[in-house]
Amino acid sequence: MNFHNVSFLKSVYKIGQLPEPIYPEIAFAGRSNVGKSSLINRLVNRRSLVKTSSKPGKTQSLNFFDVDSCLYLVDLPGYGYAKVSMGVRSSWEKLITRYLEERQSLVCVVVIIDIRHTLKEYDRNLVGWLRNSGLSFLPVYTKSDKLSGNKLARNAAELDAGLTINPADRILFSAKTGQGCEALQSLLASYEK
Ligand SMILES: Nc1nc2c(ncn2[C@@H]2O[C@H](COP(=O)(O)OP(=O)(O)OP(=O)(O)O)[C@@H](O)[C@H]2O)c(=O)[nH]1
Ligand SMILES: [Mg+2]
Repeated sequence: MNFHNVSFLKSVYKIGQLPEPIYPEIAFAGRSNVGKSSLINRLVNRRSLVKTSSKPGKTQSLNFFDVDSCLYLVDLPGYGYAKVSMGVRSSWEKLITRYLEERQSLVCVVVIIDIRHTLKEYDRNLVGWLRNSGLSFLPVYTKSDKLSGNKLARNAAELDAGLTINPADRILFSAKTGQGCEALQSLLASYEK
């Protein structure tokens, strides 16, 4: 698997629309606007396979991508986006929750956090829930290009402490420079059947 042959499969708005679970799936979760879709584009080396936006709330469905007919990548809508109506928000949240709880082929959740931000309740809840569920998860601190030197190291250490993880168990990433991309690719490739 080399992430060269990637195609969009489908957008899912309701649990009944999920594709047949024929490959292991990796889901990408995180707060709105954190850079989930940009990370996937960088990971598969395609500038605009996934639509991104400077405005939060761009991704509004579960979007499935086929990687080398070996794995599915699943781009999730961001959580904590205040500007959509409560009704829309709660229907996304229900969809994401059911997907995370019930999907048998889900093998890993990449939890994406903006390196400039402190941990938010949503991040803690998600990681807490993932730990309890026994599902494997991988924290990725993204937008690393936006900080430098001491500030970068300090923020990363604070996030590590907040999540109680070792630096070896997360990845520093930048969709802009490609930092961390190869490390992420090789970790995800290990989930191939
Ligand atoms: N400098 C820099 N900008 C980034 C990086 N990743 C994402 N961005 C920018 O952050 C904004 C949001 O990126 P998206 O990838 O659309 O974020 P998202 O998490 O998919 O957002 P939603 O779908 O709304 O939840 C865009 O303006 C991106 O260009 C990064 O690593 N470095
Ligand atoms: Mg998105």
